[in-house]
Amino acid sequence: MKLYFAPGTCALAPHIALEWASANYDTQGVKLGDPVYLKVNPLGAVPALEDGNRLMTQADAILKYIAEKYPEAELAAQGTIDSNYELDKWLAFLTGDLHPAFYPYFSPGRYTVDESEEAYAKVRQAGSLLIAKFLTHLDHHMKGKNHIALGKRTIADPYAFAMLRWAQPLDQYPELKRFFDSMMEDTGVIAALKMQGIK
Ligand SMILES: N[C@@H](CCC(=O)N[C@@H](CS)C(=O)NCC(=O)O)C(=O)O
Repeated sequence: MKLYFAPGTCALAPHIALEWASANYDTQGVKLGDPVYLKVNPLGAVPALEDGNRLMTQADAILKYIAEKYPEAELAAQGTIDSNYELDKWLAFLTGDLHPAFYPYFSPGRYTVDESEEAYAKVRQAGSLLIAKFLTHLDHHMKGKNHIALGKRTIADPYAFAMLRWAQPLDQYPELKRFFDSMMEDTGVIAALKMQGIK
């Protein structure tokens, strides 16, 4: 398998999951915006995962693929309707709410045709409000919990971790800071961060 990533992006999530699954994989660093990468993902986004002839995109789907391919790592739900729903709900929150909330902050130019710094600052401000809304929600959810879903390690943990890295220092979110700090001590997380050349 080969994971296409750019350092510190949401591709960190499948990278950690591959480590947790003790998978045999290579990595390929990608420069975002490189036209050559459009052959891998026409949308230009990371992550992408190649497994033989299969070329996969979309972090959520890739995480689920890794969890299914390596059941012994126990990163998926437990197969009941309740546990499937619980994990899917948090994956949907991460991929559909929290992750996109960062887009205006990181790429304000995509959200306004006004190219002035003033306009960009306003877009960033709006993005920050959205980020705060979703981090507050997740912080409340994490009270008394060590994992995002199902009271155990799942593919939702590294996905949340990758985004919480963007929201440092998390001082306003004590439960998220606790979760983030515990993930920082995980050997799979440490290995993936090292391979991506980030802290
Ligand atoms: N829906 C996609 C979004 C992936 C995404 O936005 N990745 C970002 C990095 S965190 C990216 O590659 N951005 C570059 C771009 O959109 O051009 C997924 O879940 O995989």
